[in-house]
Amino acid sequence: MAIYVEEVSRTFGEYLLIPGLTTKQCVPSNVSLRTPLVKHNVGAQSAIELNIPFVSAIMQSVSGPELAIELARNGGLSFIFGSQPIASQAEMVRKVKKFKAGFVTSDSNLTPEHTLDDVLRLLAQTGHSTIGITDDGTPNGKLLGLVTSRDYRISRDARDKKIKDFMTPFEKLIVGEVGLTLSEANQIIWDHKLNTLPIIDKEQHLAYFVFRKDYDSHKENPNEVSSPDKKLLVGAGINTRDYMERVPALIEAGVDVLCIDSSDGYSEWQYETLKWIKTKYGNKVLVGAGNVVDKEGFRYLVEAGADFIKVGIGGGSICITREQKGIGRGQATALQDVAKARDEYKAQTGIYVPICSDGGLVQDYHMVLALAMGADFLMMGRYFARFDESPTKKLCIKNSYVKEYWGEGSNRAQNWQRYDMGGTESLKFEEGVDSYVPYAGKMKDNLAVTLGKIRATMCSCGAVNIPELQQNAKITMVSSTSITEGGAHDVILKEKG
Ligand code: RVP
Repeated sequence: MAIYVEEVSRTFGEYLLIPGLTTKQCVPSNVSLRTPLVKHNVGAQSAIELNIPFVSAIMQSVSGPELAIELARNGGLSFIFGSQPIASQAEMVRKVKKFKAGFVTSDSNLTPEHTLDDVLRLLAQTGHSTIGITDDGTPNGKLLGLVTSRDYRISRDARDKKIKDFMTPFEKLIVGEVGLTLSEANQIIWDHKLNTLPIIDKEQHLAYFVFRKDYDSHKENPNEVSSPDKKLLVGAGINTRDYMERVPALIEAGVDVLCIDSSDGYSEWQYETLKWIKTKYGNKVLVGAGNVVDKEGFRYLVEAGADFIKVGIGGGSICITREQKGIGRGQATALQDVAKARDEYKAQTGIYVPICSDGGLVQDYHMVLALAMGADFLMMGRYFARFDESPTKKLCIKNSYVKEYWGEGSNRAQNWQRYDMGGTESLKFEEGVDSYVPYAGKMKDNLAVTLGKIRATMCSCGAVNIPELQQNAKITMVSSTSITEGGAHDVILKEKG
């Protein structure tokens, strides 16, 4: 006879936190959101810790290099999506690892043989008025000069005038050499009253620009997470098919942590993948696994060597797995069950395996509930897809700005490996949708609000860090009537001006 799990599958919206005593020390500025990412002995430090408990979903419409850079600069981590060729995923990882605050790879480049007309066309395309003039017109070619709006007069100069006849030539430029720190570069900018400082290598190849206007924005990231070599942290998604080629390429690109990406991770495919990675690299390569929704799934993947476990099936905003396959579990119930398994494993072995709650976090308070229920960090797709930094198009639809957001199980993503049950190389049916999400602006501004709310809720619960929240949170289930009571009710809302 089938096993019936007596407990109802529940999700975050069915719970609330009951406030605990808020002491005078328990103020938002004292709250630490630092959290471990990978397994470690109890009492020891995790090899990777995040300063905010957020990671971005392993999705084409979410985790590209731009979002990864911004999230790491704000204390979290992205997993660059794996549903792309190995070389392009490795290139994205490299891009994040190469990032140096304030050192920008030039995106506007021409050769001396180009014309003023080409300059104007490029300006219209990029909106950037500083153009690097290199021997081959590439961002890292030999630097021969610079063109800015001060080098030409649109009203007087002929459009076919060659760049070599009006650029500021290399001999007249003040440049810095690779290896300069940002503050040294800024000092040169300041001393010579420059707007742009090109940074070159020993062969005079252009490496970066440092811009005067960026100066202030680079002092604002106290939460930044980086590896010991001061490079930003970045993760990457892998699958259970091409891992023997993908993993070495990602390691070569400098990836800090991997995650096997699957909608249902309780499989021998994941077991084999983990065993292969751990046998070949030991603990030098860190790899999470999932997704699972119960104790058995947790235990199975941990015993195969997983460094963290991702929890959640079917709760994602774009996910229709539950409708299509009838598998899944309410996210809150799944998380509670896996958190119990994690605690049992810790008691038995002295090893702490962090767990990640993945998908279905809609309200900011759901994030606190997930942490209180035992999640060490949270994976989100919809939340990050709304920001400027996500890789998708911003569109105006019915007078509102939106961004595109599609599931990895949708036809658009063609990520059959994520849904692979050992069949042929194609999607048999869709498990995700193609959608829009309301555009929300810059990640940094949104994080400030969300994290502010999380800290405030934690203070209400009398907790100044995540372990305290997990130990002391008092959680109650709510009836559907009290959920209605939780929003504005029985009033006529004024239109927002
Ligand atoms: P959400 O944050 O609710 O948008 O959920 C994101 C999560 O949804 C991902 O991290 C992943 O686990 C899951 N996902 C991604 N694509 C699909 C799908 O097409 N079904 N689901």
